[in-house]
Amino acid sequence: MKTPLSLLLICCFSMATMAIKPFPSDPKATPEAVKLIRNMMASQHKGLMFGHQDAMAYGTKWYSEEGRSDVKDVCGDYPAICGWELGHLELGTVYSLDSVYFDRIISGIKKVDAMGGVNTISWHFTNPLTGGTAWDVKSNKTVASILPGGEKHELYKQYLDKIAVFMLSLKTDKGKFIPVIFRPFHEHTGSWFWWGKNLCTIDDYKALWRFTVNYLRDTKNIHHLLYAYSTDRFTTEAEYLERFPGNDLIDQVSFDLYDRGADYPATLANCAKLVSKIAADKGKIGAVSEAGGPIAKNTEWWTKVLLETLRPYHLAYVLVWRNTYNPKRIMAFGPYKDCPSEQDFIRFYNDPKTLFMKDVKKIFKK
Ligand code: BMA
Repeated sequence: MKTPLSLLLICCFSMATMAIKPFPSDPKATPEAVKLIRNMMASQHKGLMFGHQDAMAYGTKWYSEEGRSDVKDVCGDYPAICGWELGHLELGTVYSLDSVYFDRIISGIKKVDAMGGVNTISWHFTNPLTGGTAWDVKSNKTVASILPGGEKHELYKQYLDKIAVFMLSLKTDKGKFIPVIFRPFHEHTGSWFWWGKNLCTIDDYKALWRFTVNYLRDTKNIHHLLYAYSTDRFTTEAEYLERFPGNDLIDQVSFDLYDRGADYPATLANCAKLVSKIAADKGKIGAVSEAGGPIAKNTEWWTKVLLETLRPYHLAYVLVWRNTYNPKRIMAFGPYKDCPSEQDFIRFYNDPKTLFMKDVKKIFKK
């Protein structure tokens, strides 16, 4: 019996769409992590989520006020994705290097998740070899020293044990693990962190990722994390992928890029174009994992620079960095009440391309 061509085509098409249904790199990912990657990959074709680092923890003029966010003060809605920082957790302290209590981070993550938003976690962690900060680049032996067989390997495992305890405490009221995007070893195409380009070999950087993910997944049995690979600025696809540790480890391809001059729109456009292509080719989430601009001076930065540059691309989110809590000296990458670019941020918010908490609540599948 002959099968009509159209039927064959429909079969092939549905098999193909089934085959590419996104699944996290972790074969044992929890249903919630699976749902998160699917929601984010679908939403990147509907709009661009707006994110803010430490959005719910503090703002320019307030610290730890329940339910408050500088972004919400301006536009009436929360960011769709909130960033949190775990630096100093590895030391066993009760608050982070940005002075946020880890208990508060846990309750904030729960709150964002319950509201329908997304959480992402960065980790500017102590140099295990020197005891200095994440920015201590005196030694080019740190990464090698924490790999299996290295003199600081056991210490690194102790750091990861603390990360594991934290991750395993992220549960909903119903006892389900809350999925989060974990983004360690970022901006490695620069050399300002001890895991940066000039401080370790390509193989050691990749081995660091592999050891870390395997340890958290297999030894610690953690399956609710999506892992993000995040470069700084780059020019070509080959450069972007030079230290990419593997499709079996990574769920998100992203980059960090701050506006530090006139080349910004062109550089941002090139990085966004390449990362959205790599994300599509690999079946991963694509994102601008950190951004920030001169929002006090360029009062149309939100719409004219950030939004118009990113509009053509299919990326899940852009997250702007933190609004430091310091009422006397404003240092903010996000908007805040009465800031010079407040009106422009409201236009950015009202544009159909941008997605905030209320939007993802509607478009994410439950
Ligand atoms: C950097 C700065 C630092 C901060 C670090 C980790 O970009 O904002 O002040 O400690 O991120 O959040």
